Amino acid sequence: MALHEKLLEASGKHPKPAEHQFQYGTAGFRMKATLLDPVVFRVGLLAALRSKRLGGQTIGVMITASHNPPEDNGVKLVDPMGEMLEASWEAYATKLANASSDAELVEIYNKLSTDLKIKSETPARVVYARDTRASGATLVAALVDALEVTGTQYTDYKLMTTPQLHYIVRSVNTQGSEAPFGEPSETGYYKKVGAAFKKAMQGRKANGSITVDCANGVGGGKLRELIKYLPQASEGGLEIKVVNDDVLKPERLNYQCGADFVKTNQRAPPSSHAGQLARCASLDGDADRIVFYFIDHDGKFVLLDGDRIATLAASFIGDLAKQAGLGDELRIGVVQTAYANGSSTQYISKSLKLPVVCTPTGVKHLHHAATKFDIGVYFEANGHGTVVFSPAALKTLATTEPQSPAQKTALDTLRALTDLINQTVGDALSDLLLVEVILAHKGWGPKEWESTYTDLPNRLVRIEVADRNIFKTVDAERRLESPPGVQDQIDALVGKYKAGRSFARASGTEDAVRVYAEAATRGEADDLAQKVATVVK
Ligand code: NG1
Ligand code: ZN
Repeated sequence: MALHEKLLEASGKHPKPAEHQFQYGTAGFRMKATLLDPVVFRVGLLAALRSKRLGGQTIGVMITASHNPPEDNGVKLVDPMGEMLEASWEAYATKLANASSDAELVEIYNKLSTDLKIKSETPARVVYARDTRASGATLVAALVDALEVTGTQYTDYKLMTTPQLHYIVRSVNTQGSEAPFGEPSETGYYKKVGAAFKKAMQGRKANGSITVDCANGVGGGKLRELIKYLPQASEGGLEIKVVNDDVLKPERLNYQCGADFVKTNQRAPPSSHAGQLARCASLDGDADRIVFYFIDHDGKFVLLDGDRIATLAASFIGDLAKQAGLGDELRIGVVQTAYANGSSTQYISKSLKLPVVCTPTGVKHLHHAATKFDIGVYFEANGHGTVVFSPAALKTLATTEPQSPAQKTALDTLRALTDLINQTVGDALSDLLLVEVILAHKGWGPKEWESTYTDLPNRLVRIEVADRNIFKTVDAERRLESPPGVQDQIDALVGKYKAGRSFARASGTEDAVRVYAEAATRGEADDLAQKVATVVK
């Protein structure tokens, strides 16, 4: 049978519901799992094309809906170096997903192959994994149908966190190269991270324990596995208490727990019994986000979100670079979005004296901007982020000869960090250990971490509008250019509040507009948000 006949037949088993329009957004395709079967099949076809286009390099497919409810699922592609799918290909994904018939799908597939000059004899290679959602297994079957029909070589990595799959993709593609990323296996991941953690601690004892809420998602089992590769608590190692790691009751996933719950509700999961000043953290459903928090002396909940992780990491890495004698050589910068608390931005530029860049929402924008620095630290306020080291910075770190014991210690620590940090994408497990390393070096508890600056009170509101597409932004989403006149009204309102800042933008993942406001006091922040919301409605 010719390929187009085989494609027609295979596609016939994964029919697309007529009424649905799909879009590959900031988080790939994400929706009710019941709608996703044809989408995953078609993403499988695109993964094969992408791999062939890149000369047979391995492409990753991750099936997850992250912090969404259990009945949702999603699918996204991972490029060879572990990055998100190249932006121009998102449109191809959308096109394939929306083909209205099997015949149209085959037509689009063939046209893409021709336009992209894909040679049929080039091999295609794909690796894939999924989170713990009940719908994952059947969606994998749809993916495999696409990989089989296109003659793709594939490996099933079964249950993994999203960042673990990113790690695998880069490891597979760099095997045998000058810069191998790691062993392309789950154990390889634990060995790399575990060894780097030990080195980065530089013989320091961990400071007590941390309780990690795993959102009842895939991160729980993986964290338990990772702990086996860390110095044991009985021998002075960090004690990690794993909670909310039930993956057997599907309805518990992300329910009243997890990073999104904590960040959105600004409170600990109801199941938490942490005492005052005890370190706590929450992962999201696929363990690519993490936020920290604690209960203060007065019983008040204190959130240490992505902005806090970014400032902590930037200050630590900046100090190490100076101590290693590389302060002038390595350009360190921080990348945030407009949702970063204004106090964190001030702290980075005024106290840490580091450059700060603001990009539109979506990790791919932050990641891209971070690669412009020698060492780029990027985090979304919601806890998704990482640190990237440029090839030149890695070379400098590898070849610098230390001139004193202090320089050597700093250099060794920096080198360990380059392995501890998952540079492909935000990784909750790796970020957890990064924060623990820094707190141990600084001898800090969560209170000292929090005391570096005071967050401005802020409010995020979600507004349903008739058509969110009319909201067009400029200046990294901080200003509206359309609808006309709305920005002037927002400016007039903001001007009335001390330390006021507010912006409105269409969500990329929900059918809504989000309004963010911050001001000197809680009451003013709430008031400003509510007034701007009225303007937008
Ligand atoms: P949207 O829905 O575009 O605001 C949300 C988050 C982003 C990012 C994406 C992708 C906020 C305000 N927005 O985007 O930070 O994580 O989802 O998952 O948290
Ligand atoms: Zn996630």
